[in-house]
Amino acid sequence: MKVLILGGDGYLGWPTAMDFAAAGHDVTVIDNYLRRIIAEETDSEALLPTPTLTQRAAIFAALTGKKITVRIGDLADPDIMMDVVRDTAPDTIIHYAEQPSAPYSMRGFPEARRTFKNNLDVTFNCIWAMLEHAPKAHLVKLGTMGEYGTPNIDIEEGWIDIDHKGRSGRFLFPRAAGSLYHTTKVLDTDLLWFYVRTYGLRVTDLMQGPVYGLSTDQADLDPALSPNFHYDDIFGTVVNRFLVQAVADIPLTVYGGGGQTRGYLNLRDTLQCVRLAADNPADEGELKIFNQLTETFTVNELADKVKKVGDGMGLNVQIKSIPNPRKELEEHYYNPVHTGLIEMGLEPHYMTDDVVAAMLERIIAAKDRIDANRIMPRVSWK
Ligand code: USQ
Repeated sequence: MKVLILGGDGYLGWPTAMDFAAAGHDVTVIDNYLRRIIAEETDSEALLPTPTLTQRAAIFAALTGKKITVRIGDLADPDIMMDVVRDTAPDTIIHYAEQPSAPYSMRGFPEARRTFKNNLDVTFNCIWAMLEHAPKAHLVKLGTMGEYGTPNIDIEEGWIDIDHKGRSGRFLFPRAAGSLYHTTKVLDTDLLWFYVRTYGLRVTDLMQGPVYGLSTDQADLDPALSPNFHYDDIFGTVVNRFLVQAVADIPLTVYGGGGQTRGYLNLRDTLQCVRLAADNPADEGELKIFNQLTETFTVNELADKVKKVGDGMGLNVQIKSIPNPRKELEEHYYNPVHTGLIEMGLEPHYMTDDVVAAMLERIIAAKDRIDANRIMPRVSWK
């Protein structure tokens, strides 16, 4: 397959690029380093040094003999999007090119506007580049479980059948996101659905939960190939944050009551899911939606797990509830259906004690790089 990865520098984009290239696909990545720029502006740099995309592609090629073509450019600019889609004539486009931080999107007007404009413009430009230059290509778009929020009913995989006053119909499952970032993904889904049903595009929207981990088959070849690993309050996801806090002797920052439940998955399973989606493309005029998670935990369960494993390794892990900077339910029903990807062949890597221990060991080796000033939340929803 000719695969074009939008947002190829990110936590998920770079490991995905290596995974597809290692499997023999012809991979082009494009990124404008927006996440690196925002990380620098907000003093939220990643734990491990991450060479530029061009440098990482060269290291990867030297180690594996596989080529990843790199372009640097802002996909919110329609000309850049049109050029890269026309030049690469992709079979599959994988779209990660969004500002992914909920706290950043809630920081104030400039940050909200930047998130809104970037995320919607990139998706819109991608749709039009496909219409003009690659109408048969399959788009694999990263959505988020956060599009649904935490409704008091089971969350179906994207679609729900509704009986109403004696008639029935199939609709997108109701969405009620908890941040402006998550709302941009709701809007993306609506845009995609419009262009799929009107112009026959082929799209798979992956509703992904928070991802953890830093190990993949290719990332483990060389430390310079690691995904960017954030533990700060802006880009760090909760599991990665707790692991770093455990190593840095900082009490694990449970926001509020800690009953918030989400569907988590290992970085290795993100790669599997995206590969499965690419290998089983949507038909013309079809919007496939999968809920991309492997197991659900409350924040308190995650903290207990990290404490148990960390204490067993000689760390002295404390847990401390702090006032919740977000507006979210701290006790709620949560039961998302997530059978679609399993039926396609996903073999989950669950969050076992061994998996947690291996991540802690990697972080212990980088302990000197942890900056304790990046831990406490600096953005409030209120
Ligand atoms: N949380 C804490 N303590 C922390 C950090 C987070 O209790 O130190 C809580 C949050 O309040 C929330 C839960 O943990 O209830 C998950 O937070 P998160 O920061 O790990 O995840 P979130 O902000 O929702 O966003 C992340 C990614 C985003 C992706 C999303 C999937 O940054 O790109 O879309 O996970 S989901 O959460 O399912 O929407």
